[in-house]
Amino acid sequence: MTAPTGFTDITDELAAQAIELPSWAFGNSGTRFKVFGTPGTPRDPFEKIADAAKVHELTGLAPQVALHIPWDRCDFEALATHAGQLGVRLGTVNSNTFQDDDFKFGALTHVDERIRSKAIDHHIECIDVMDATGSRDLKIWLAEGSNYPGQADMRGRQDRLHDSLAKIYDRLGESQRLVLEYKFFEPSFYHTDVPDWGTSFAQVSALGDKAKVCLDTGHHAPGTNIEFIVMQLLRLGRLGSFDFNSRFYADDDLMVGAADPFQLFRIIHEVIRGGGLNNPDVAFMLDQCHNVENKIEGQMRSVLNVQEMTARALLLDTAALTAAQESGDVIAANDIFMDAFYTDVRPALAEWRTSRRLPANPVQAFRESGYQEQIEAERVGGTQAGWGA
Ligand code: AOS
Ligand code: ZN
Repeated sequence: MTAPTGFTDITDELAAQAIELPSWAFGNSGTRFKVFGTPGTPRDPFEKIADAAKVHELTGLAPQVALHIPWDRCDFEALATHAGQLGVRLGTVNSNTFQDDDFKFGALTHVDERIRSKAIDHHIECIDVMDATGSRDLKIWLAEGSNYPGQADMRGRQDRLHDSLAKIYDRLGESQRLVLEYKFFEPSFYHTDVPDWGTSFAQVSALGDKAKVCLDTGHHAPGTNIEFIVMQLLRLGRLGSFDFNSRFYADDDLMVGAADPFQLFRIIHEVIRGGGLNNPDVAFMLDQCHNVENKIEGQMRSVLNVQEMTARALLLDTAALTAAQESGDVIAANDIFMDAFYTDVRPALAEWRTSRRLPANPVQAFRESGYQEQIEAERVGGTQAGWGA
């Protein structure tokens, strides 16, 4: 087999790639219409970590697992030890202010000081967890906003958001960070308190250098040029992390690269252009749920999609592209860009994996490993993990 030209020059970058998996991807999930249970679904955080470790074992791509509080509440030191024994680490801690009745009209933005304090205390608890697990990042996504014009004082909410975030920020340790995720709608449908990268950027900039923006690829209106946002946040030094996933209509947490591999390629091209690839300041994470497909295979397919588009983007002839751009040769520039996107790197990646003692086809290796049958036989009884556990 002949690898694409330049493939051997990019293998060091490929070997360094690390993508963080979300613990909740291994639990049951669904839509507001139905959550389907699946045989073998983890009953606790320890079993979620075991499944995540299997993804890493077979792909070599996913050494870190993000936690969600309260869903993953447990003995965190024991969980960190368990993770280490299985060859992975605990990563980003995600807060949750979207499942408590007190937060119906907001949490960090709420008009009632008591409720705001409760929400701040939850984030302080998350930082305590980070201290116990050695995690660096606190990820905040807020389900806050309003449904009807006139329902809320948007300006007041923005001011209270700043005050609340500042209190959380003050509790961060020296090497810890806060990443603020934006989403243009849902669960509120008229206004969202952190709807876009500009608002997240304004809020984190007002906090300090340890606050960054988290870009969830599913949280933009159709047609948004997400790679432009990636470029701008990298340029401004505020891109802290990605939540990778795919969407067709609204935010739906499908496998990254499934809906639009070209978009993923374009995003990763800008990451490389901006110095964000394999840069510890820019965390690559998945934020996905697997409602109908096998969850472990869904996670494997996703990290492999990221790897594949990274390889294609790394193969781009940047010198030729720059020359074409600078000479105003529109067609040549676009050809060079598309050539990289259309390069089939799958056979070369399979061969390279084998050279690193990884399976050429990780999903097939998983199917042949017997792991799924084993967890289905062992994980009987108890309550399967999901949105509430
Ligand atoms: C919600 O839409 C966001 O994407 C969150 O990042 C995430 O799904 C949630 O915080 C899970 O913990
Ligand atoms: Zn997200």
